Amino acid sequence: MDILKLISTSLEQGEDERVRDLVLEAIAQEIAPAEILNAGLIAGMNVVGEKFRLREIFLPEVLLAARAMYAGMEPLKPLLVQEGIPVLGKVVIGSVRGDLHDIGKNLVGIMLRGAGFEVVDLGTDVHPERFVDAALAEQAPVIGMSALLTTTMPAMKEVVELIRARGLQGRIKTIIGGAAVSAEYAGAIGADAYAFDAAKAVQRVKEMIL
Ligand code: B1M
Repeated sequence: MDILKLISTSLEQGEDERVRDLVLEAIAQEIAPAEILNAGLIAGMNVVGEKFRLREIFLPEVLLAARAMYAGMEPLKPLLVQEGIPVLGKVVIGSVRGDLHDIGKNLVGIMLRGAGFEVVDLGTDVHPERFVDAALAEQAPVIGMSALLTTTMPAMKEVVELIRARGLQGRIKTIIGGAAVSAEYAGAIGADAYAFDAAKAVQRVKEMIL
C-alpha cells in the first residue's frame, strides 16, 4: 500500500507509534511535508470524522485518532517551521469558548510560525475577553479564532463585537477558521477574514497586516 494511505489508515485505527514511524519513513522518502500532512494525516482524520458522524465509531476511537494525529505531527513540525526567519508580526490564536478541538488551531500556529510570525497561543476554550485582552497586552494586530462546533461559533461574533465596543476596530483584525465556519459566516459577523485551511490562514494574515 502507498505510504500516505498507510499513514491515513493507521491514524484511523489510532495506532500512534505506527503513525509516527510511517511519517518518519515518508520524510526519509523525501515526500513533501505538506503532502504527508494533507494526504496522510488530515485524510485519515477526515475519515474518522465521517465515521463518527455516521456513528460507526465513538468518542474513544476519535480520541485515539487525535493522539495518533499528534504523534504524526511531531516529526513534521520542524519541517513546517523553518528556523531563523525574521518575525513578521504577532498573532494571538485560540479555540473559542466551549471548544476543546485544537488540532487545526495548532496547525495554523505551526504554519504561521513557519512563515515568520510570532504566535501567542491561548489554547482552547478561550473566553472572548481573553482574546481581546491578550491582543492588547501583546500588541498583536491579529486575533485568530478556531471553532469546530456549531454551538461554539457564536463566541467568534462576541469577540468581533467586543473589539468594536472597545473602539479597537482597525487596530485589531480578526481571522476565523475551523470546520464549523465559512467565508459567509465571517462576512455575517464582521470578521476581517476567513481561511479554509492553515496555509490559507498564513496568506490571509499576510494580506491583512503586511
Ligand atoms: Co469532535 N466533533 N467533538 N472531537 N471532532 C467534530 C468537529 C464533528 C464535526 C464530528 C462529527 O460529528 N462528524 C462534531 C461537530 C458537529 C457540529 O458541531 N456540527 C464533533 C462533536 C459533536 C464533538 C463532541 C460534542 C462529541 C461529544 O462529546 N459528544 C465533543 C466536543 C468537545 C468540545 O470541544 N467541547 C468532541 C470531542 C472531540 C475529541 C476531544 C474526541 C477530538 C478533539 C481532539 C483535539 O482536538 N485535541 C475530536 C475530533 C478529533 C473531531 C474530528 C473527528 C476531527 C477534528 C480535527 O482535528 N480535524 C471532527 C470531525 C471533522 O472535523 N470532520 C469532530 C483535523 C484538523 C486538521 O482539521 O480542525 O478542521 P480542522 O482544521 C483545519 C481547518 O478547519 C482549518 O485549518 C485546518 C487544516 O489546515 N482551521 C483554521 C482550523 N482552525 C482554523 C483557524 C483559522 C484558519 C483555519 O484561523 C484562525
